[in-house]
Amino acid sequence: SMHIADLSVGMLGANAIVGGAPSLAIGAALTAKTLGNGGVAASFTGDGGSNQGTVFEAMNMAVVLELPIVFVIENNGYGEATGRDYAVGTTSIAQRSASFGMPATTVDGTDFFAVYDATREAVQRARSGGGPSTIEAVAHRFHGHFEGDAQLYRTPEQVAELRTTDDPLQKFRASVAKTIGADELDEIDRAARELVGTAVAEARAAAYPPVSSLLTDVYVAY
Ligand SMILES: Cc1ncc(C[n+]2csc(CCOP(=O)(O)OP(=O)(O)O)c2C)c(N)n1
Repeated sequence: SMHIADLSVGMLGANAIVGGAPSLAIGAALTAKTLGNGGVAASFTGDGGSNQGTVFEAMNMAVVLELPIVFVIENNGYGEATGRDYAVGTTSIAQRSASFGMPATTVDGTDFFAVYDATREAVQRARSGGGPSTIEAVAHRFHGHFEGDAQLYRTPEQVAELRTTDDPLQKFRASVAKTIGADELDEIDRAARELVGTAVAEARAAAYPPVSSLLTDVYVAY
C-alpha cells in the first residue's frame, strides 16, 4: 500500500477532536522532512480549536523541528455557539502563533487572491526549509455550527447582511470582473453546479461499499 507521503496530495481524515489536526499534521510534515520529498503539510483549525492545548504543542514542535507545515486557522467568529471575543484570549490568533517563533499572517479568508498569495508564500517557505507558518483566515459563517443550529447567538438579519458583504464567490466575481466576462463566470457556475449534481446523483445510485472494505486504510502494516 502507498504511504501517505508518497502521494502528491494526501488527506488525513477529519476527526472529532477539536484542534486535533495540527498534532496529526506535524507527523505528516516530519515524514515529508525525513524523506526529503518536498511535501508540505497543512492543518485546518477553527478559532475555538485554536485554544486547544495540543495546538500549542504542535506549533512549538513544528518550530523546534523546522517542519514543513502551514497551520491554517479559520477564524469565523464562533466556536460552536461561543463568541470568539469571549473564548479566545487574544485579539490576534496570528500574533499568538507568531509568539511560538514562526511567521504568521492574518488574511481576509473570503478573498481568494489574499488566501492564495499567503498560502503560496507559506508553502514556498516550508518547501525551501524555512519551517512552519500560520495563516489566520478571517471569514464568517453563513450557516450554524451544525444543521439545525438555532443560532440564538445572532439574528437572521445579521446572517442576511453577511451574505451580501462576505460571500467569497461574489467577491471573486467582483475582483476578476475586468478580465473575465460575466457570461464566462456564469458558465463556470453552471458547469460547477452540473458537476456537483452529477456527482450527487452518481453517489446516490452507487452500490454500498462491501463489508470487506471496512478496514481498508484503517490499520497500517509496518
Ligand atoms: C477536544 C475537544 N473538545 C471539545 C469538543 C466539543 N466541540 C465540538 S465543536 C467545538 C467548537 C469548535 O469551535 P471552532 O474550532 O471555532 O469551529 P466552528 O465552531 O467554527 O466549527 C467544540 C468545543 C471536541 N469535539 N473536542
